[in-house]
Amino acid sequence: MALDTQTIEKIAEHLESAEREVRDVTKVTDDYPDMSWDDAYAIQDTLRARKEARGHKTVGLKCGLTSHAKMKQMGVAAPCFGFVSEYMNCPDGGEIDCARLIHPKVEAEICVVTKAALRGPGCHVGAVLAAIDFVIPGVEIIDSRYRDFKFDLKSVIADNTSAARFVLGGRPRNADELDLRTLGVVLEKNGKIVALAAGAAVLGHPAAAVAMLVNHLGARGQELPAGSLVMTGGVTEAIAVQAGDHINVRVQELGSVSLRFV
Ligand code: OOG
Ligand code: MG
Repeated sequence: MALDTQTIEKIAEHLESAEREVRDVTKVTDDYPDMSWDDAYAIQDTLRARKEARGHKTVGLKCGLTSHAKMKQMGVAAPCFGFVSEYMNCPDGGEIDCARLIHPKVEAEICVVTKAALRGPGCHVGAVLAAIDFVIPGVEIIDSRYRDFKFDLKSVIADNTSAARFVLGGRPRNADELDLRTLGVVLEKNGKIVALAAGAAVLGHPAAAVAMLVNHLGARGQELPAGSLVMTGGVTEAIAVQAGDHINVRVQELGSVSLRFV
């Protein structure tokens, strides 16, 4: 670690304030160019502890930058991991208040809920498939706290991978009824198709993103407990939205999820 505990606490507070006050900030690595990967996740962990202390329960984990479309859009070459909190969860068909967000974008995601604990290192697609309780379609609303959504990987990890809101819905299905690689995903904004992909866009198989998360947790001495929600990452590039926009995501075999920005 290059940063001391006090500095990590200070950066977490800085990023949390930016979120709460709905204002953008410059990326963390501009001020702390020497920060390490461990520092970045330590800032995220501190952010999580601060939210939990405020009563915001952590309800799931997320994988980010797992598709080439997303990596290319953000100019970042590797996936990252974050968490989602209870207050970020919005109902399917509901409204999302843009006044609480800086510059939201939406992503179509294939999500899973597990029924058995998973442990790394050595976790693989097979172990993940055996542990999936059900697959459920979701939309993630990301809202980087960084100016113009410009960041590097360490900065975005510190900022909890831009997590802001999420919606789950559609029709949950067992994983053994589906081929997650060939599931078609259609993202519509205001009735027009704006992005398309198949599940394989996410690391060749969405379960590979879960395995990568489990191995990341394993390297830090943690497991993914049974009953965990995992968002596997946007299958297409993220789409900017503003008040008045309606979003509908259709996932083959899994129904659709919709939301409106107000
Ligand atoms: C980082 C978060 C990426 C995903 O699904 O790829 C992410 C960002 O692009 O702001 O959540
Ligand atoms: Mg995402």
